[in-house]
Amino acid sequence: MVLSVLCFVVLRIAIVSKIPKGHTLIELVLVMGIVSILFAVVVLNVNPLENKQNARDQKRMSDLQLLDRVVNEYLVDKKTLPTSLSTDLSEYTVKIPVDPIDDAIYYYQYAQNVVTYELSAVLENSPDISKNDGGNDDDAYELGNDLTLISP
Ligand SMILES: [Ca+2]
Ligand SMILES: [Ca+2]
Repeated sequence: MVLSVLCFVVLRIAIVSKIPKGHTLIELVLVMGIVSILFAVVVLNVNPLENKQNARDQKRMSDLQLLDRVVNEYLVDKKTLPTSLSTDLSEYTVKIPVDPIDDAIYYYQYAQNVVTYELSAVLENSPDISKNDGGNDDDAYELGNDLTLISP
């Protein structure tokens, strides 16, 4: 009887002592999973401001490439360049894009001189692209067939 009680007590202690270990292991796995998820979230959002600036810069470059295509198609069809971006260009694009910020610093510029033109946009976080586009403004992304029409 004593032996069975002793076995019961030992078994009970073993079960009780294993349950916390099991919980600890599960908790450890859960904590590691949560920490991994948090780490991934932190890594993805290391610098959300920089990510947003890069996204806006990508949109600016793609918008200017669209405008470049529109201006060239207009030139081919009409044998002249549009006088401004407010010219009716609905034949060539649904909507003329505007800068994602569109304020006194960040806006799209267009200049033309009969058959030469330049499109320009100030980028927020892509200095290498602005410097190496062949234009005369290291602080702006320039596109066109005469990149001296718009000067810094
Ligand atoms: Ca430039
Ligand atoms: Ca220029």
